[in-house]
Amino acid sequence: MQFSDRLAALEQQHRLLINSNNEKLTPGNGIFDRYRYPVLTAAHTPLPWRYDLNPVSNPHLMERYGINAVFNAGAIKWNNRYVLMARVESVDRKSFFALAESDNGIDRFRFREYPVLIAETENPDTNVYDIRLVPHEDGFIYGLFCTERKDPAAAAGDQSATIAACGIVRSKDLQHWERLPDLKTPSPQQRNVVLHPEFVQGKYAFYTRPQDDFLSAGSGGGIGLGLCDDITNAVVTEEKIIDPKVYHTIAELKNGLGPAPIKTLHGWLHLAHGVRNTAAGLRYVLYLFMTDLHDLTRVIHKPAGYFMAPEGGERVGDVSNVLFCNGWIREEDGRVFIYYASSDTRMHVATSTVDKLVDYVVHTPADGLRSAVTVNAICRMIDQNKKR
Ligand code: M1P
Repeated sequence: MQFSDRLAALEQQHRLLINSNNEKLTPGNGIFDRYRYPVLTAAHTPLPWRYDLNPVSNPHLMERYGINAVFNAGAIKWNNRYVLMARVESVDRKSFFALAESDNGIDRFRFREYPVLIAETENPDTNVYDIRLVPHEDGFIYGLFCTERKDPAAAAGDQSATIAACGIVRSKDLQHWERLPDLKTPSPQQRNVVLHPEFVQGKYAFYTRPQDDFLSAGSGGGIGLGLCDDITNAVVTEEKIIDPKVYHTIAELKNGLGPAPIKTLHGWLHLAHGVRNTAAGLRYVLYLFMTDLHDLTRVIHKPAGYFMAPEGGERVGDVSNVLFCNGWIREEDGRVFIYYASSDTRMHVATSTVDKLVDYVVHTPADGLRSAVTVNAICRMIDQNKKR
């Protein structure tokens, strides 16, 4: 194919994709609605990111910088638009951030012309990913993300030992980002750190996920909470575990907070991921819980099991059997847009409302931790239904 024909075909394919409509899948489970198509994939990234479009230097119109996946996006409503700050992973395994926007939040997401520029610290990041966007009451929008670097203590020949930490940036316009020093905590490693949107006792509050090494949470498992005075030199000296991992639950291996919690009349609504092991590898599912409005360390409601788990095509990808969410948007009218990634490959949306999510969290039975308790709960519901 001629260069110009090939370019026209690529452009048409891309145009069709980014202009296509999404479709709500009904009737759903009454708690949330899924949509037929992902909202962002590698194919949504602009052609100029991937192709040298000059026929002289690239006569075959080859991809020069392939994009492997687009997933784990932070989310924010900004200037009336739904904005995702996606984790874009190129074929060299490096992740970076890029903003994509849509008018309705369910389809037609378009990436901005350039990826986001994040300054490095004096200890350059090898890889950055999974940003949580939080408009804080101090007036800044914060982005907390994972930064990983090779473990300086790695044994000779070990090319995979990594240290994960929490990087921090802030902005007032989503375009220009100021890099602050990485968060320091008592834990050797951190991932899934999230900033609480309000001051707590006049301090910044961080949800943490202390972990012993890069993959395993080890003794540090659970979602923690720690306070710090100064976010421009963020140091958390004490982490209190507020949602521990628990034997024979969906989060028996590890868990981690997703986006920043939503404030409701009943409490702070949290979305998190839980991980358990299976013969086929790790399984990541999403769950909800609620903490007290005045005591963030007190979990007041926690439904049994998962809220969302991978389904159909969501089950397959670079890291299969994974749902992960680090972005949701709450509308003034109570609608909630949940942006979740499947299998470390693509982004999806699910929609619900604050009322429905609160109803789910408050009225779904907690995990009884034994089969007999589950059976009794189901039998009670059958009995009630017979009286209708
Ligand atoms: O591969 C699944 C997820 O694994 C990590 O999450 P966690 O630290 O909870 O295990 C992260 O690397 C995340 O990006 C990834 O989606």
